[in-house]
Amino acid sequence: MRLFVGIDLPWELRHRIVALATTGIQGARWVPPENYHLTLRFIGEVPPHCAEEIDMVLAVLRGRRFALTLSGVGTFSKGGRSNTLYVGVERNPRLEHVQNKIETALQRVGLDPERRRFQPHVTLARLDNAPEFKLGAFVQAHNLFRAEAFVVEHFTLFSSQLGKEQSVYTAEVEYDLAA
Ligand code: 3AM
Repeated sequence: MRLFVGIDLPWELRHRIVALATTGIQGARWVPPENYHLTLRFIGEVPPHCAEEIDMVLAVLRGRRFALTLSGVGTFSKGGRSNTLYVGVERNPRLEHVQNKIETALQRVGLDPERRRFQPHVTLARLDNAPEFKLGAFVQAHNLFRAEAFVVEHFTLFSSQLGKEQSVYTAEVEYDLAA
């Protein structure tokens, strides 16, 4: 099973986000709204017994509900090439706290520590050689995007099946956050 931990987004918010995905940027593969999510921790391929242990530690994790606001857009790049277009997240210590607890819990069951800094985002499109000037114009045009805050009531263990065009994500287990 290929797994990751993330935050599911309410449908009203998905509608707000998909409205951004309209302009023609060559080389952009737009993520369909059913796949929008905020990744808290990518896990990767694990055997079933390991998935069970992961579920057990996540189920006992204590966290509190918190409000989250999506805001701004940007790109990630690798080797000088933009590879991801995303919607950003307003700075949020409560989100970081929950993410940190998940990271600690997963290390406890033997997963290697995540070395990359947590940069909360919702991926809008994956980019293959998209023209940088188009991306720059997109970011400029949408940088003031700011969605209504929503309350994160649970986090989710997703499985991911890699597809040719898009992956299929399935919410396997939801873990409630306390009110
Ligand atoms: O939340 P986003 O869409 O940015 O790119 C994958 C996706 O990120 C990422 O995990 C999320 C859910 O699939 N991902 C895929 N392979 C990865 C890897 N080897 C990875 N993240 C880190 N390392």
